[in-house]
Amino acid sequence: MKIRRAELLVSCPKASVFPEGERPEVAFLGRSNVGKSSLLNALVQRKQLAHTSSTPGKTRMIHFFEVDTEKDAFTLVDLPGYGWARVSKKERGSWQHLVESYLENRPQLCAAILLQDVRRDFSEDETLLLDWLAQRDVDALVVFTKADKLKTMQRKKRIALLRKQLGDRTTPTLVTSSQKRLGLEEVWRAIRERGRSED
Ligand SMILES: Nc1nc2c(ncn2[C@@H]2O[C@H](COP(=O)(O)OP(=O)(O)OP(=O)(O)O)[C@@H](O)[C@H]2O)c(=O)[nH]1
Ligand SMILES: [Mg+2]
Repeated sequence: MKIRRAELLVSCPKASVFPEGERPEVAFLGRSNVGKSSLLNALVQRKQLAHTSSTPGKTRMIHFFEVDTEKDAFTLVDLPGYGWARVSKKERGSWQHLVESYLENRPQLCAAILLQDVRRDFSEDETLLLDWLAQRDVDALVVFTKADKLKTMQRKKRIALLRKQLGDRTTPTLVTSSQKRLGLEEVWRAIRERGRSED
């Protein structure tokens, strides 16, 4: 995918300042440290457009990135990660409030990409989130991250197990490594399929 332009539009700590605009949006969701910001950077071929960190929970705001490809224009949205250790109930509540107020009131939203570390089992955090999205008719996709951390056979086994854990959910899954740049074209294809304006 050729990227013509990728820019941070705005970072929002609360719903009242979400940007207006009509570009189709795709949101990146998932546990803290799963690799949301890294995947976003890999997709737009910029090293640190979205800030990545080995300290979980760095992304506490919603970051909106405008991305123009050769054929389309999207807004990619980096949502704060959940599940970091040592946070208060109040902080957890404020994450939930911010993320839900985005996901519930965003007509531009065409898809939510839920990231899952290929080495970890799904927890209730992910399955409840997938069900919550399905109830609200948000088109969801699961992207497994950090595939480079496993050898081929092990990776295949993990993917089969994770798909089993999804039960009868029909959510499509893709496998990626931002570090080794694996699976990125497939993610772009999924974004384009969902974000294309009717033409
Ligand atoms: N080996 C490997 N490491 C990765 C990959 N993607 C991300 N990482 C590493 O995982 C750590 C977390 O990545 P981030 O992209 O900051 O994760 P995040 O989901 O944005 O985290 P929060 O902003 O805290 O929610 C960093 O140290 C990354 O370098 C990958 O594909 N392979
Ligand atoms: Mg991040």
